[in-house]
Amino acid sequence: MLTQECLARLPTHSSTTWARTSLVWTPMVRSPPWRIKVLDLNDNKPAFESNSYEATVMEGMPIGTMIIQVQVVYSLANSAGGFFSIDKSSGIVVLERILDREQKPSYMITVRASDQGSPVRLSSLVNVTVTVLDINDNPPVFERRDHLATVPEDVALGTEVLSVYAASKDIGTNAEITYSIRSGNEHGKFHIHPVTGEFPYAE
Ligand SMILES: [Ca+2]
Ligand SMILES: [Ca+2]
Ligand SMILES: [Ca+2]
Repeated sequence: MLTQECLARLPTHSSTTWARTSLVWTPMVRSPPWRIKVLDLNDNKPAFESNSYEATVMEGMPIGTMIIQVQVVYSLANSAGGFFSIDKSSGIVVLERILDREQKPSYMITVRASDQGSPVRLSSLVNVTVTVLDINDNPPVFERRDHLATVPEDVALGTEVLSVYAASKDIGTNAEITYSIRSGNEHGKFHIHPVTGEFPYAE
């Protein structure tokens, strides 16, 4: 093996010269200028970076005129049970079923990009996590449908009569609950805490 430094010091007019290796002196015969043709091997997997294509077409061409052939073909190696599909040319993933965040808040799908190499076709896989965002589609539900409370007639003001609790399956602000008394409190004897649902005697 010759270092770059050794090669740089070799005289260019001689067909045979000496080059110093690390330990011994050995003759080196200059080789004729070989031409090496590098054949393409399909050893590059299709990349998932956003590629752009350019195509031209004459105006007035008939419907069905081929515009461009995209070399990478997309498919779903994992469609999350058929919830998603992919356009094999554009790579656009589309929804195949209605999603319900309360049943499943996220999906993992796997996209495969395959080239059209010959004789070997190569492919790459990439995982895509689809997060389902919440909509407010669940009203609050009380943990109990009916409540019964008894209080002595001389109960002190502020004594908690009962406490109610309701929850929504949604998340975030879609699950924030406020409580109010809709009816039966015409004389204002009761008060409910709008956030905690505590029900103290008010009068
Ligand atoms: Ca839902
Ligand atoms: Ca809700
Ligand atoms: Ca929801």
